[in-house]
Amino acid sequence: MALLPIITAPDPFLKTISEPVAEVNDEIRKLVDDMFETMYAAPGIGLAAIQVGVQKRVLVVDIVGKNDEGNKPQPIAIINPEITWVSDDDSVYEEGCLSVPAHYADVVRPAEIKVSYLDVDGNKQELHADSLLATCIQHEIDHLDGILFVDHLSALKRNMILRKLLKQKKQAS
Ligand code: GNR
Ligand code: NI
Repeated sequence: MALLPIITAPDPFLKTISEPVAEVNDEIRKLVDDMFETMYAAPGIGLAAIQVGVQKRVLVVDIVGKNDEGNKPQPIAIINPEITWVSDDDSVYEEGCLSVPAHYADVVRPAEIKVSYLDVDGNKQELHADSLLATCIQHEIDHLDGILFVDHLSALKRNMILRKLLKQKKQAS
């Protein structure tokens, strides 16, 4: 396993659209393992491949987490996801993103979703998700389409956050 560096905004790569996985093979399973390790270390509750520089429709989520005492981790690897249903009801969560470090904002999304996808064995699965899991999966699928949570905010809020991140990058380099 390996820890992978996480790309942060603003970076044009994060705005690109990821490619479907043609075959779930050992290369993909290694990517998934490395993404789980990177997500737990961050720590985060989700990670999309594009955030670690891989333009493939692969994401991992675990809203329980490895270090939550007494709770079993619930790792889910999702390949080539398709949202097949969304609820009429919305919910609001304060979202953060490993690619938008230290910024948080409320985002409105459908409260429940059904998503079909391939698991790490290449088998088709369907998942009905609600609450934080539904929000997290939608946040990750957005990444596969080049969308960040700040794209759901007003242009004013988005540009304020992106300008701050750019300034930090320039000061660090
Ligand atoms: O760790 C994360 N927390 C989070 C909180 C609310 C909604 C979405 C997320 S996902 C984020 C990790 C990340 O950036 N995944 O792409
Ligand atoms: Ni994110």
